[in-house]
Amino acid sequence: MSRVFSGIKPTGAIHLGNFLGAVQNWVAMQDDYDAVYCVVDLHALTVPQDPAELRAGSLRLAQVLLAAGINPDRSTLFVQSHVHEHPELAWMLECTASFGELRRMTQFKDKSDQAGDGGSGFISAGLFTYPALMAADILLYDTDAVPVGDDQRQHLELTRDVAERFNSRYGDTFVIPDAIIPPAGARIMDLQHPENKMSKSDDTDSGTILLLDDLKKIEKKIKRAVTDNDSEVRFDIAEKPGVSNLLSILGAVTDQDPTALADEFDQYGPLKTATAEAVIERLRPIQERFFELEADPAETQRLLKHGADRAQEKAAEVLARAKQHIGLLP
Ligand code: ATP
Ligand code: LTN
Repeated sequence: MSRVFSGIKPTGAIHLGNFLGAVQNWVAMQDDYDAVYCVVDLHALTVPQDPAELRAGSLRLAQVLLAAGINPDRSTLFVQSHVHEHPELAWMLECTASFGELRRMTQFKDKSDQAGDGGSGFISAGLFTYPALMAADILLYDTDAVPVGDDQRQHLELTRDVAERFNSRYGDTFVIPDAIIPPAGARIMDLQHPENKMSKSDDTDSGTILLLDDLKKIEKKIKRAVTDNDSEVRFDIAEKPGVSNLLSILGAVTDQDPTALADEFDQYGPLKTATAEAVIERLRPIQERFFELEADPAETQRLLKHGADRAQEKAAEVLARAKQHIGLLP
């Protein structure tokens, strides 16, 4: 069985975009792959975090993933900082990646620009070396494929380049992973500003559906989503971003093609009602399961410990191979 690996940061509240763009696919992939999923808490440290919030956020995100259908008997679910092989391999990869390569990463450029103008002005060294840790996450599991959003394409390319360089310098060590990028249109947009992606870090609360939002609130947010002044229901992202976003959401939730769905509606009202109902029915059982898990944090911690033990077995083997090949004394 091929192996997939993916990671998600425990910062901010998880929203419908994360769920439909990533988590839902992770759940589906469990059937066809040996899947390894990671709450990447070390990656969250590239910007200062409130310690209590970070700890609570990591547990909560793990519970959301479990509630969404990640099956800990079938897949490996763990927290990055529980497996010390990640930062250990990251150092070797920092020494394999070049300064120039890391400097070219657009995520680093964007985030360091944001910190510069109007932000705190503080840019951590970790923000710069972030992709080496991400490469370590992936390479430690002999990963074949990495499902990620389009924004992570460049980090995946770097992972492949660094793995190939390591292999050619020190001998065959790492499996070279492929990215699995969802098709365009798999991007869920903000309900109030459909030209922007739905985002944790966004200021418009009314444009973002949080997975744990009260169901009534979700209905209100969808009913108030911006559309446009004519009334034709058509899937056309450029001309009709708001309407197309509702069709994308309904399509992703019900596993139907948004263009075909458009034919079923001739007014915006019924489209909004159908979308709200479908989202609520999809999220209701996930929320119920989440609240059960939330009531028993010790059980989640036990599952995460089990996941970390399983992950570490594999990670230790690959790390030992890398240490041997690079010349560290056993
Ligand atoms: P944000 O920009 O909201 O902070 P993020 O991309 O930083 O979100 P991550 O934890 O880094 O959040 O990403 C988790 C996964 O969710 C990634 O695979 C990302 O591509 C996906 N994702 C995030 N936002 C959306 C969206 N609006 N539509 C589809 N997928 C999304
Ligand atoms: N950088 C990713 C999160 C991430 C990841 C990974 C994704 C960290 N390590 C390994 C896939 C594989 C992000 O910002 N979405």
